[in-house]
Amino acid sequence: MEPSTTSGKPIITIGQHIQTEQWAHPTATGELSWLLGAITLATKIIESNVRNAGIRDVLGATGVSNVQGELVQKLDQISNDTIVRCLGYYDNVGIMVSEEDDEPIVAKDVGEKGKYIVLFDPLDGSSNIDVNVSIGTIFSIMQRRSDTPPSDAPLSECLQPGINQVAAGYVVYGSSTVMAYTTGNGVHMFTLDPSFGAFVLTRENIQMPPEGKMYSVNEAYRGTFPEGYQRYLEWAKTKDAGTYSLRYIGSLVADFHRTLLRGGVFLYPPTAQAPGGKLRLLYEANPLSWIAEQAGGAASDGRRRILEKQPESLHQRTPLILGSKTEVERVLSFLD
Ligand code: AHM
Ligand code: MG
Repeated sequence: MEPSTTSGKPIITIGQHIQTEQWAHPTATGELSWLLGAITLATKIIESNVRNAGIRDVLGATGVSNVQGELVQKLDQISNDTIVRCLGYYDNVGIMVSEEDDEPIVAKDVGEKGKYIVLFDPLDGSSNIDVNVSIGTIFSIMQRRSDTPPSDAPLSECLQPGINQVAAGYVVYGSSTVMAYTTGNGVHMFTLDPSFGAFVLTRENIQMPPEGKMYSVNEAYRGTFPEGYQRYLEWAKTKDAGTYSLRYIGSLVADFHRTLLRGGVFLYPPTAQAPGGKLRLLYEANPLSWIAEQAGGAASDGRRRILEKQPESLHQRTPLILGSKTEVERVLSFLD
């Protein structure tokens, strides 16, 4: 079978793209490229498990709950182990923070080489795993502030605001498998060609449409949102607003992917059940917010820019308004 690449255009893999980005920075050591390579490998293994989940009997729950009190699915666990095993090989990974692990995983015997902190949601959209709906992986990379061995690192090293990220990205396991990443030099997107197992560049320097007539929210909770959000949702259905559509997959990574490409706004406001919001700041909101900003979009918690929030705990949650700049600003204009 012929590989499904776009005829005429140069064919560039994600590895080559990252390498080229690195050459543009003469002071870069190449360590970050290696690290992104390890994440790419992990996501290919996860994608294979996701694609074959029914056959390999890895659907369903493990029977244990994670630190968030949520039931861990078998694929959550497999994805987490895969990322940890792929990153564990690299001396420069000092600390890993996962949605699935209560405490950070601290690398032993790497000394001062372990200068990176990798934070991730191994498999986002758990409620969609068993029903063949798009799910994904989200990651964020920061640098440690001190050069002590990671085992002596204070927890505060993991609690850095999103503006300190040095790389961030996500993968959607959807009708095709797509990875997007940024190192602060635009957002670039790659599609996995399963016939030869490589992520191939499909879009470079993505710009999010500044406006978009789509809002994405779990409107079932609307009655418990703060009033400003309710006013916005009422307005979005009026003639004045034009014709908005509601799209909500229930996998942040997939809802964000659509918003990035088509424009619009994703909302997860405070609710009665989750007064501080549901989504996690360090490994969900921060990486996607940076990608949104790099693509010309915006991200706020309703009061301030997500990337400037000082985290207080590893698994901290946040309200999230994320998407096209004008649409995010419009939502904010309804909040008190
Ligand atoms: P997860 O990381 O355990 O999958 O939870 C996060 C998910 C997001 O992907 C999604 O946006 C949200 O939870 C959906 O929540 P709800 O079912 O309350 O709408
Ligand atoms: Mg998640």
